[in-house]
Amino acid sequence: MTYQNYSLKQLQEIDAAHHLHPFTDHKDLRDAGSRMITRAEGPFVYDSEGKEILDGMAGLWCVNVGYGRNELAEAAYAQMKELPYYNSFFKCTTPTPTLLAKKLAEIAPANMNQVFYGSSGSEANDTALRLVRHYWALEGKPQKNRIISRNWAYHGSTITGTSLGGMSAMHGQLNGAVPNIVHVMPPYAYELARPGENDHDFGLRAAKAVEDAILEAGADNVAAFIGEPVMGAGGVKIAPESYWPEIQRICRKYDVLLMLDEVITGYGRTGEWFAAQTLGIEADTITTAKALTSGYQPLSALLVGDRIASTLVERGGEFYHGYTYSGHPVACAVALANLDIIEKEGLVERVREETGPYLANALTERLAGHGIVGEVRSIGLMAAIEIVKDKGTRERFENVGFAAATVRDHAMANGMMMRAVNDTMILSPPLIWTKETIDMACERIGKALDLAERDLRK
Ligand code: PXG
Repeated sequence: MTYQNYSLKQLQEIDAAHHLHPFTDHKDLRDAGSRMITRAEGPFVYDSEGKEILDGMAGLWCVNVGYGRNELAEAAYAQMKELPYYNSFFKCTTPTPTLLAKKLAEIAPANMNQVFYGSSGSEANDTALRLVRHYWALEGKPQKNRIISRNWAYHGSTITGTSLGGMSAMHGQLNGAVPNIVHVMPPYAYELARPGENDHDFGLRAAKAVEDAILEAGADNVAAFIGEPVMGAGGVKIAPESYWPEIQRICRKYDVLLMLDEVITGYGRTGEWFAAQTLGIEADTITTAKALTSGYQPLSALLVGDRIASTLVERGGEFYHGYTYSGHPVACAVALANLDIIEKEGLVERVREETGPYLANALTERLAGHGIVGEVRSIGLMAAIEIVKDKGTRERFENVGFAAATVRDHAMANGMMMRAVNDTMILSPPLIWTKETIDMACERIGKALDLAERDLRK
């Protein structure tokens, strides 16, 4: 690569002149210039100035096996030389998506034995929505097409993803959502529980919002409920234990399909291959992407439950849907090699038995008591830290998002990459983190909190 011939300033100028970034205020970016990340190794990324940064976000919730894995580069290289591309349309396919589908059926919950591929989580959710509506049409109930989702959900950034998602700013720019999708309250106890309401009761109330939406529409008009087992981009919102079993009960009672979006939680993050297994729930579709290849190649896999799959096969008729890159052989080869690493290194078990509990404990012992921390919570290697002005009353600092952005900026200056969602700091590191890496992260975050508190209380 020849980027070394350019100075950082030159690269920033070219970037500003030609590259529109995702989720970015382009005026702001032009004024500030972008940070160039140029290489990465293990749990660290390095910018063009050589600064080492501990990557608390695994890229963007995806690099579960960490950086610099030769096996993945070699799998891609070998596949590109043998067969760089062929499609899976017209009764053709190639060996790697076939073998990956078998592997996914092995690690997925028992009722999930079919896979539909795409290249991103957004595409997979588009497939999921179309498939679920197609299913009910095949069952002779085309009017059973309403989807219930939640405020704060993130399901991608295409028109379908945005419509399924519950991000109000994104909806504000949509100018026409996909019809027949409604949103109810999320199971976010920290902000939405009533004074004196315990977690258990709050979880049941949040689930009841789904039941109310079903009753309002009439169960015959409701196709499915969609939810992230743990809301990720919305701020690592972990539902109380009472929530998911109640959602499952409600879905079964009204014959409403359960669609889980595991684009973030899939492939080990919560200490099982899928969060459905961690939470003990049975879904009809599970959307996965990101860590399927640890981000080394774009690939998504919608896992499809036996109920939907058997109707598709038994009723027949073409499902008019698919992408050029559905089942891309190179991406699938990388996914197989990635799952192999996760298995051989026991990363899922490590999260469940060692690093997940260690992270939970470290957050509680070392950061929860901090003067601007209202709550810490985590599941597996996925965590949130609520930033508040007043721990007792949960009052936030002025200007939503400013406080957490202050923490984030100090963290970054201290070599710690983490994200801020409004006034919640979030962490979703590679699964290769050890206890020592967690210690390092807590120390850097602690320092960032100290510096931010000093700034914010000025
Ligand atoms: N579902 C979930 C649960 C996601 O987290 C998508 C679908 C869409 O995947 P694609 O591959 O189309 O981006 C996601 C993606 C953030 C952030 O800032 C999170 C995502 C994407 C971009 C930014 O936390 N999640």
